[in-house]
Amino acid sequence: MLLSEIEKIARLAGGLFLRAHGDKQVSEKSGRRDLVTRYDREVQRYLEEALSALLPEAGFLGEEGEAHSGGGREYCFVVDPIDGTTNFVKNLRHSAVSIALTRNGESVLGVIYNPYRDELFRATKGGGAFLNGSPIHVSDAPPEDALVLLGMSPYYPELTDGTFALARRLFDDCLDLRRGGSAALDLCEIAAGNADCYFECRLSPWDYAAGGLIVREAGGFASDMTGAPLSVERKCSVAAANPGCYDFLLAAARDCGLR
Ligand code: LIP
Repeated sequence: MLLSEIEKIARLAGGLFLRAHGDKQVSEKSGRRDLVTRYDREVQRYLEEALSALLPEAGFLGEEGEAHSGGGREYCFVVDPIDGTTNFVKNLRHSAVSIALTRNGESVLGVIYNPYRDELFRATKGGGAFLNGSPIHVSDAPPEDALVLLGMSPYYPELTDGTFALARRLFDDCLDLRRGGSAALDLCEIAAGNADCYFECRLSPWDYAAGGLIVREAGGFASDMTGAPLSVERKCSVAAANPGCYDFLLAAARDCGLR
Protein backbone atom coordinates (compact mmCIF):
# COMPACT_ATOMS: atom_id res chain seq x y z
CA MET A 1 0.00 0.00 0.00
CA LEU A 2 2.84 2.39 0.87
CA LEU A 3 4.52 1.69 -2.49
CA SER A 4 1.36 2.26 -4.52
CA GLU A 5 0.74 5.53 -2.68
CA ILE A 6 4.30 6.69 -3.36
CA GLU A 7 3.86 5.79 -7.04
CA LYS A 8 0.73 7.99 -7.18
CA ILE A 9 2.66 10.83 -5.53
CA ALA A 10 5.53 10.44 -8.03
CA ARG A 11 3.12 10.54 -10.99
CA LEU A 12 1.42 13.67 -9.68
CA ALA A 13 4.79 15.33 -9.04
CA GLY A 14 5.93 14.51 -12.57
CA GLY A 15 2.77 16.05 -13.93
CA LEU A 16 3.60 19.33 -12.19
CA PHE A 17 6.71 19.91 -14.33
CA LEU A 18 5.40 18.09 -17.41
CA ARG A 19 2.77 20.83 -17.68
CA ALA A 20 5.28 23.62 -16.96
CA HIS A 21 4.41 26.89 -18.65
CA GLY A 22 5.45 30.50 -18.40
CA ASP A 23 8.61 31.81 -16.76
CA LYS A 24 10.54 28.96 -15.10
CA GLN A 25 12.37 31.57 -12.98
CA VAL A 26 15.80 29.94 -13.45
CA SER A 27 18.49 30.84 -10.91
CA GLU A 28 21.96 29.59 -9.97
CA LYS A 29 22.86 27.74 -6.77
CA SER A 30 26.55 26.78 -6.35
CA GLY A 31 27.57 28.05 -9.78
CA ARG A 32 26.56 28.79 -13.36
CA ARG A 33 25.87 25.13 -14.14
CA ASP A 34 23.98 24.35 -10.91
CA LEU A 35 20.51 25.58 -11.83
CA VAL A 36 17.19 25.60 -10.01
CA THR A 37 13.74 26.71 -11.18
CA ARG A 38 10.50 27.60 -9.49
CA TYR A 39 9.25 24.16 -10.55
CA ASP A 40 12.05 22.35 -8.64
CA ARG A 41 10.96 24.18 -5.51
CA GLU A 42 7.20 23.71 -6.20
CA VAL A 43 7.55 19.98 -6.84
CA GLN A 44 9.70 19.52 -3.73
CA ARG A 45 7.17 21.39 -1.59
CA TYR A 46 4.45 19.05 -2.87
CA LEU A 47 6.59 15.94 -2.30
CA GLU A 48 7.55 16.94 1.25
CA GLU A 49 3.89 17.61 2.13
CA ALA A 50 2.54 14.44 0.50
CA LEU A 51 5.27 12.05 1.69
CA SER A 52 5.28 13.41 5.23
CA ALA A 53 1.50 12.94 5.38
CA LEU A 54 1.95 9.35 4.20
CA LEU A 55 4.72 8.47 6.70
CA PRO A 56 4.89 11.18 9.40
CA GLU A 57 7.67 9.39 11.31
CA ALA A 58 10.04 9.61 8.33
CA GLY A 59 12.60 12.35 7.86
CA PHE A 60 12.94 14.23 4.55
CA LEU A 61 16.09 15.11 2.60
CA GLY A 62 15.52 16.99 -0.66
CA GLU A 63 17.82 18.65 -3.18
CA GLU A 64 16.11 22.01 -3.02
CA GLY A 65 16.51 22.77 0.62
CA GLU A 66 19.59 22.13 2.68
CA ALA A 67 17.43 21.62 5.72
CA HIS A 68 17.40 17.90 6.53
CA SER A 69 14.22 17.54 8.47
CA GLY A 70 14.16 14.62 10.85
CA GLY A 71 17.81 13.71 10.84
CA GLY A 72 18.56 10.63 12.90
CA ARG A 73 15.17 9.03 12.34
CA GLU A 74 14.94 5.34 11.33
CA TYR A 75 13.18 6.15 8.04
CA CYS A 76 13.97 9.04 5.69
CA PHE A 77 12.72 10.09 2.26
CA VAL A 78 15.60 11.12 -0.03
CA VAL A 79 14.14 13.09 -2.93
CA ASP A 80 15.12 14.82 -6.15
CA PRO A 81 12.08 16.73 -7.38
CA ILE A 82 13.45 17.21 -10.90
CA ASP A 83 16.54 15.13 -11.68
CA GLY A 84 17.88 16.63 -14.89
CA THR A 85 17.11 20.26 -14.09
CA THR A 86 19.30 21.60 -16.89
CA ASN A 87 17.43 19.38 -19.36
CA PHE A 88 14.18 20.81 -17.96
CA VAL A 89 15.43 24.40 -18.33
CA LYS A 90 16.33 23.68 -21.98
CA ASN A 91 13.05 21.76 -22.57
CA LEU A 92 15.03 18.68 -23.57
CA ARG A 93 12.20 16.52 -22.12
CA HIS A 94 14.54 14.09 -20.27
CA SER A 95 14.04 14.54 -16.52
CA ALA A 96 12.51 12.52 -13.68
CA VAL A 97 11.17 12.60 -10.14
CA SER A 98 13.31 10.42 -7.86
CA ILE A 99 12.00 9.23 -4.48
CA ALA A 100 13.89 6.86 -2.17
CA LEU A 101 12.87 5.66 1.27
CA THR A 102 15.84 4.73 3.42
CA ARG A 103 15.91 2.79 6.67
CA ASN A 104 18.91 3.39 8.90
CA GLY A 105 20.72 4.92 5.89
CA GLU A 106 20.00 2.06 3.43
CA SER A 107 17.58 2.42 0.52
CA VAL A 108 14.65 0.02 0.96
CA LEU A 109 12.29 1.51 -1.64
CA GLY A 110 12.93 3.47 -4.82
CA VAL A 111 10.54 5.12 -7.31
CA ILE A 112 11.67 7.08 -10.38
CA TYR A 113 9.10 8.57 -12.73
CA ASN A 114 9.76 10.01 -16.20
CA PRO A 115 6.59 11.94 -17.09
CA TYR A 116 7.70 12.56 -20.69
CA ARG A 117 7.56 8.82 -21.43
CA ASP A 118 5.05 7.92 -18.70
CA GLU A 119 7.63 5.40 -17.37
CA LEU A 120 7.63 4.52 -13.69
CA PHE A 121 10.57 2.50 -12.41
CA ARG A 122 10.34 1.01 -8.93
CA ALA A 123 12.03 -1.41 -6.58
CA THR A 124 11.84 -2.57 -2.99
CA LYS A 125 14.75 -4.24 -1.20
CA GLY A 126 14.52 -7.95 -1.97
CA GLY A 127 11.43 -7.42 -4.12
CA GLY A 128 12.90 -7.01 -7.60
CA ALA A 129 12.77 -4.08 -10.04
CA PHE A 130 9.94 -3.10 -12.37
CA LEU A 131 9.08 -0.73 -15.20
CA ASN A 132 5.35 0.10 -15.34
CA GLY A 133 4.72 -3.12 -13.42
CA SER A 134 6.79 -5.43 -15.63
CA PRO A 135 10.01 -7.01 -14.25
CA ILE A 136 13.28 -5.58 -15.55
CA HIS A 137 16.80 -7.03 -15.49
CA VAL A 138 20.27 -5.79 -16.36
CA SER A 139 21.95 -6.93 -19.58
CA ASP A 140 24.64 -9.58 -20.00
CA ALA A 141 26.76 -7.52 -22.39
CA PRO A 142 30.53 -7.90 -21.93
CA PRO A 143 32.72 -4.75 -21.70
CA GLU A 144 33.62 -4.75 -25.39
CA ASP A 145 29.89 -4.62 -26.28
CA ALA A 146 28.95 -2.21 -23.46
CA LEU A 147 27.02 1.02 -24.08
CA VAL A 148 28.34 3.36 -21.38
CA LEU A 149 26.27 6.16 -19.82
CA LEU A 150 28.14 8.91 -17.99
CA GLY A 151 27.69 12.12 -16.06
CA MET A 152 30.07 15.06 -16.28
CA SER A 153 29.93 16.16 -12.60
CA PRO A 154 29.51 19.70 -13.98
CA TYR A 155 29.30 21.25 -10.52
CA TYR A 156 32.85 20.05 -9.74
CA PRO A 157 35.40 21.38 -12.29
CA GLU A 158 38.21 19.67 -10.36
CA LEU A 159 36.76 16.36 -11.58
CA THR A 160 36.57 17.27 -15.27
CA ASP A 161 39.96 15.85 -16.30
CA GLY A 162 39.31 12.57 -14.47
CA THR A 163 35.86 12.29 -16.02
CA PHE A 164 37.22 12.72 -19.54
CA ALA A 165 40.13 10.35 -18.85
CA LEU A 166 37.73 7.58 -17.81
CA ALA A 167 35.39 8.44 -20.68
CA ARG A 168 38.26 8.08 -23.16
CA ARG A 169 39.34 4.77 -21.63
CA LEU A 170 35.81 3.39 -21.87
CA PHE A 171 35.28 4.80 -25.38
CA ASP A 172 38.41 2.92 -26.48
CA ASP A 173 37.44 -0.36 -24.77
CA CYS A 174 33.62 -0.42 -25.05
CA LEU A 175 30.93 0.03 -27.74
CA ASP A 176 30.09 3.76 -27.27
CA LEU A 177 29.21 6.52 -24.78
CA ARG A 178 26.04 8.49 -24.04
CA ARG A 179 25.42 11.49 -21.73
CA GLY A 180 21.73 11.92 -20.89
CA GLY A 181 21.79 14.55 -18.11
CA SER A 182 19.76 12.64 -15.51
CA ALA A 183 21.60 10.26 -13.20
CA ALA A 184 18.32 8.74 -12.02
CA LEU A 185 17.22 7.90 -15.57
CA ASP A 186 20.70 6.65 -16.46
CA LEU A 187 20.54 4.19 -13.56
CA CYS A 188 17.07 3.08 -14.69
CA GLU A 189 18.40 2.35 -18.19
CA ILE A 190 21.13 0.16 -16.65
CA ALA A 191 18.47 -1.67 -14.61
CA ALA A 192 16.32 -2.19 -17.70
CA GLY A 193 19.28 -3.61 -19.66
CA ASN A 194 19.18 -0.81 -22.25
CA ALA A 195 22.72 0.24 -21.36
CA ASP A 196 25.47 -1.60 -19.53
CA CYS A 197 27.68 0.75 -17.46
CA TYR A 198 27.20 4.13 -15.83
CA PHE A 199 29.60 6.36 -13.97
CA GLU A 200 29.74 9.84 -12.52
CA CYS A 201 32.60 11.11 -10.36
CA ARG A 202 30.44 12.93 -7.81
CA LEU A 203 26.72 13.05 -7.15
CA SER A 204 24.44 13.83 -4.24
CA PRO A 205 22.39 11.18 -2.39
CA TRP A 206 19.13 12.37 -3.98
CA ASP A 207 20.57 11.66 -7.45
CA TYR A 208 21.23 7.96 -6.78
CA ALA A 209 19.40 6.77 -3.63
CA ALA A 210 16.47 5.38 -5.64
CA GLY A 211 18.31 4.47 -8.86
CA GLY A 212 21.04 2.54 -7.06
CA LEU A 213 18.46 0.27 -5.41
CA ILE A 214 16.64 -0.23 -8.73
CA VAL A 215 19.90 -1.33 -10.39
CA ARG A 216 20.73 -3.77 -7.57
CA GLU A 217 17.23 -5.23 -7.54
CA ALA A 218 17.51 -5.70 -11.32
CA GLY A 219 20.56 -7.92 -10.83
CA GLY A 220 23.25 -5.27 -11.29
CA PHE A 221 25.81 -3.57 -9.08
CA ALA A 222 25.71 0.07 -7.94
CA SER A 223 28.35 1.44 -5.60
CA ASP A 224 30.91 4.19 -5.40
CA MET A 225 33.98 3.83 -7.62
CA THR A 226 35.87 1.91 -4.91
CA GLY A 227 33.06 -0.64 -4.63
CA ALA A 228 31.80 0.76 -1.30
CA PRO A 229 28.03 1.14 -0.78
CA LEU A 230 26.45 4.38 -1.98
CA SER A 231 26.10 6.79 0.93
CA VAL A 232 23.00 8.79 1.82
CA GLU A 233 25.05 10.80 4.34
CA ARG A 234 27.42 12.45 1.86
CA LYS A 235 28.15 12.98 -1.83
CA CYS A 236 30.09 10.21 -3.55
CA SER A 237 31.07 8.80 -6.93
CA VAL A 238 28.76 6.32 -8.63
CA ALA A 239 29.64 3.20 -10.63
CA ALA A 240 26.79 0.99 -11.85
CA ALA A 241 26.94 -1.96 -14.24
CA ASN A 242 25.75 -5.43 -15.12
CA PRO A 243 27.71 -8.28 -13.46
CA GLY A 244 29.91 -8.81 -16.54
CA CYS A 245 31.08 -5.19 -16.65
CA TYR A 246 31.23 -4.14 -13.00
CA ASP A 247 34.77 -5.21 -12.09
CA PHE A 248 36.00 -3.87 -15.43
CA LEU A 249 34.40 -0.48 -14.67
CA LEU A 250 35.91 -0.28 -11.18
CA ALA A 251 39.35 -1.23 -12.52
CA ALA A 252 39.15 1.43 -15.26
CA ALA A 253 38.17 4.06 -12.66
CA ARG A 254 41.08 2.97 -10.44
CA ASP A 255 43.48 3.18 -13.40
CA CYS A 256 42.31 6.78 -13.92
CA GLY A 257 42.97 7.61 -10.28
CA LEU A 258 39.27 8.01 -9.48
CA ARG A 259 37.48 6.87 -6.33
C1 LIP B 1 21.95 16.16 -12.13
C2 LIP B 1 22.33 14.72 -12.37
C3 LIP B 1 23.35 14.63 -13.50
C4 LIP B 1 24.58 15.37 -13.08
C5 LIP B 1 24.24 16.80 -12.80
C6 LIP B 1 23.15 16.95 -11.75
P1 LIP B 1 20.02 17.54 -10.96
O1 LIP B 1 20.98 16.23 -11.11
O2 LIP B 1 21.18 13.98 -12.70
O3 LIP B 1 23.69 13.29 -13.81
O4 LIP B 1 25.55 15.30 -14.10
O5 LIP B 1 25.40 17.43 -12.31
O6 LIP B 1 23.63 16.48 -10.51
O7 LIP B 1 20.90 18.59 -10.34
O8 LIP B 1 19.56 17.94 -12.31
O9 LIP B 1 18.93 17.11 -10.04
